[in-house]
Amino acid sequence: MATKISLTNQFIDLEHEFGAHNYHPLPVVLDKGEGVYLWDVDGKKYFDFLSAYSAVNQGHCHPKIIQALQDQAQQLCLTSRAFHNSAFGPFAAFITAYFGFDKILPMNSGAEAVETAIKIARKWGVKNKGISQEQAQIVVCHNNFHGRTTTIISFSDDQVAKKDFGPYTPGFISIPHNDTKALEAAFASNKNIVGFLVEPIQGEAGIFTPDEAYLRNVQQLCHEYKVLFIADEIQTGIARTGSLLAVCGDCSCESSCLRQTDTFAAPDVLILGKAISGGVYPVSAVLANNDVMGVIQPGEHGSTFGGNPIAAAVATAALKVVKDENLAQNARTLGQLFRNAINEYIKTSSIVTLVRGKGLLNAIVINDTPESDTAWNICLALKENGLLAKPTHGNIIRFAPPLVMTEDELMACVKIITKTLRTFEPN
Ligand code: IF1
Repeated sequence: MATKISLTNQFIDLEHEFGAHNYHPLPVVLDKGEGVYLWDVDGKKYFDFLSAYSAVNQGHCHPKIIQALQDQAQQLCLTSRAFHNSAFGPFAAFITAYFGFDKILPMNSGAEAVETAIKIARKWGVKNKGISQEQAQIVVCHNNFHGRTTTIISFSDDQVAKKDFGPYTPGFISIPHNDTKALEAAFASNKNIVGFLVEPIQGEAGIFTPDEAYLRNVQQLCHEYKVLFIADEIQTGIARTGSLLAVCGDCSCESSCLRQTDTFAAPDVLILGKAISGGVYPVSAVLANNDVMGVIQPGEHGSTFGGNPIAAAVATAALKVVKDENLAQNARTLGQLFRNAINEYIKTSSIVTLVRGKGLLNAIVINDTPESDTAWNICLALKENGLLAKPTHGNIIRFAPPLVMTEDELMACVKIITKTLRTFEPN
């Protein structure tokens, strides 16, 4: 009898031999996706509980987004911005109205959009505060994650992401997240601060949600000290945390009420990526009003692919899905059910210490050291049981399913998760 050679191992071997070793993936090779489901090359079906790090909020291969991709791909793909194209203008009008800003600067990856925001803030400081370009400072938070370019890793505390990649870009001051006193102290002691760059909920750090008033206090302080409030909503935005943006606070409507509510902590610069395309295409964006975006003049910034017709068509369709399918409200409702269910489990658990998060961006903390392989082994067992999630920082497991999940599907997932965790409990 011929031995059945595992397709999984063949693909993993190819990747290992010919791909740079910059990742340590779970040993599963995915081949197909639809909605909240993924299938591996051997045909095994899984619930996706990562959503490509919150890029696939609208679910895998959403038919409306794929239709937009196909239609545009057959018509026009790329012109560069050397010429106008018939997709970018309508998209720019659509997305600025959607989020309540005057202007968009389109890019491709999240890190590029963060770089763009940094450049805008620095030049804004030169033009509006008379700060010399050698002196401009941007305040960031401890344990931030904003991407992997040389400038962005320069203000990271993550030694793995940073070590041996110097020399680093200067001009950043790091303070604790969720600490308005530290922010005010930084602003008061330094006249050269142009911006405060912050994740409204820290993702990579392990899903840390700040105090309720934090973001509004940040907005107030930035206003008082004439510093740009720059919100990186690449991971938290697009309904993930139960509102259209995490800076919306308690408002769970998907409509464009952004600038009219009391709970909204309006950023001066909003950075989006990941799910603005539903994970279908790399699209990122920086949004700001004219007084800020106006500092960028022709030739000063750009990208070959930024604002290309496919990106424009795909992102428009993906953002429409968020509203049409009430994804913010669904994330809010399901997130609460999820945390309730996990908290119920924790009552009798010694392997899980806590669950935290907002909307469908959640994490559980495993009762073991960050150096242990317990969380990794739990993720391997979850995979065997048909659910895909990934550990972060050794002993934390992030749970972020697509937002198109139904309540029944979520409850089926909770069953898989609790059943799996139970096998790791000491008897
Ligand atoms: C990887 C985490 C998520 C981000 C925020 C900018 C970017 C990201 C708040 C850059 C990207 C990703 C990148 C991914 C792992 C990942 C991640 F684990 F690091 F924290 F999402 F959970 N700002 N986050 O979260 O966007 O350039 O990647 O498009 O493999 O590095 P990008």
